[in-house]
Amino acid sequence: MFIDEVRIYVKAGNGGNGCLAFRREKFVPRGGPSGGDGGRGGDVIMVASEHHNTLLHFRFNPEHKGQRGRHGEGSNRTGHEGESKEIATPVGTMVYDADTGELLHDFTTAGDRFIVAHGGKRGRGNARFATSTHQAPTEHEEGKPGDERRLRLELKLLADVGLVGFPNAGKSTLISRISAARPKIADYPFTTLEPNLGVVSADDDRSFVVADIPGLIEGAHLGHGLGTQFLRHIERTRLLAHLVDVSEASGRDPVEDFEIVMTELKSFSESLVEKPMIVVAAKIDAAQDPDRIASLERLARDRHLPFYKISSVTGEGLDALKRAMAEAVLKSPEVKTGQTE
Ligand SMILES: Nc1nc2c(ncn2[C@@H]2O[C@H](COP(=O)(O)OP(=O)(O)OP(=O)(O)O)[C@@H](O)[C@H]2O)c(=O)[nH]1
Ligand SMILES: [Mg+2]
Repeated sequence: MFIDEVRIYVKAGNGGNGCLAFRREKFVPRGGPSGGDGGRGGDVIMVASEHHNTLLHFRFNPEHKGQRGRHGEGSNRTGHEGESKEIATPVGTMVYDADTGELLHDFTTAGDRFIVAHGGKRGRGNARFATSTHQAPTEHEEGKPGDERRLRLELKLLADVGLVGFPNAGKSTLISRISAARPKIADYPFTTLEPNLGVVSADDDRSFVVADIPGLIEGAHLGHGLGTQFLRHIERTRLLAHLVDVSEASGRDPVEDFEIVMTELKSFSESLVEKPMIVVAAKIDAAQDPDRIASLERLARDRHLPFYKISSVTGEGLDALKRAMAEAVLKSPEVKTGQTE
C-alpha cells in the first residue's frame, strides 16, 4: 500500500467572552443587565477535494486556525462568530490524532467534510442570568477555548511512475535524489524489500508520485530473488522507468539486463510491458566503456523508447529525466483497471 504522510496542527477559534453591562439610559433609573453573549469560535474543517492528489501542500503549510469569536458587548450586542477555516485534502486521506493514534476520519468521496477542531463555545453575557429574583446579575462567562490538535494525515497513493530494474541498479538512489523519500541504499542486491514512494515536484506546480520497488532477476517469476509479487504495486502506474546499470561494476551486459527484466515483467503481466517506458542508463559516472551506454541507446531506439542517461552521484541528467517523466505522466491516461492493494 502506498502511503504519503504529513503532520499538521489545527486550532479552532476560541469562543468570545460574554459581556458584563447594565443599561444606562436617561430617565430610566435602573436599567437591567445588558451584557451580550460572545460569538462562537470558528471550526477547522477538512474537505476532500478531487483537485489535490498529494499531501505536499501541507508540508509548506502545516498550521490551520479557525477565527476567534468576538466578545459580547453592552446593549445586548452579541459578538460575531469566528469564521471557520476550510482545508482541502485529497480523496483517500486518513486523518489520525497524532497523539493518541486514533483514526478520526477516512475521506472516501470528493466533497466529504469533517470538522477536525470544533470552535470554542461562546460565553454568555450577564443579561442571560437575570431572573425575577435576581435582577442585577453580574455573572457572565468567558468563551471556551477552541479545540487544539495535532493530526497525522496519511494518503494511500497510487504511483504514477514505477522504477524497475535489476537489484543494485540505483533505483532507490534515484528516488532519494528526485523526491523527499529516503529509502535504504546499499551496495548489495535486494536492499529494497518493500515499495517506497516519493512525491516529485516538477518545475511548475505539477507533481507526480514515483514508486521504487525491489529489483528483478532472471527467474523472478519462478520465485527467484524476491519474486515478482511486488510488481502489483506498479500495475496502475502510467509509466515505467527502466533503470539499467551501465557501469562496469555490475559485471553484466546492459542489453542483456534489459531483456531479462522485460521477460520477467511480461511473465507477470502483459500490460506491464505495454506501458509507456523510459529507458534509463544509470551510473554513467562509473561507466568507462562508452559502448555499454551506446548499445543500450541503440536498443532503446530500435524499440522506439525514450532514452536518458543519469548519474545519481553527480546529478547529471536528473533534471532532464524528471521533466521527461512529468511530461509522459501528463500524456498517459490514468490506468483504471487491475488495481490491487
Ligand atoms: N557510481 C554510482 N553509484 C551509484 C549510482 N546510483 C546508485 N549507486 C550505488 O549503487 C548501489 C545500489 O544503489 P541502490 O539505490 O540501493 O540500488 P537499488 O536499485 O535500489 O537496489 P535494490 O534495492 O537492491 O534493488 C549503492 O551503493 C549506490 O550508492 C550512480 O549514479 N553512480
Ligand atoms: Mg533499492
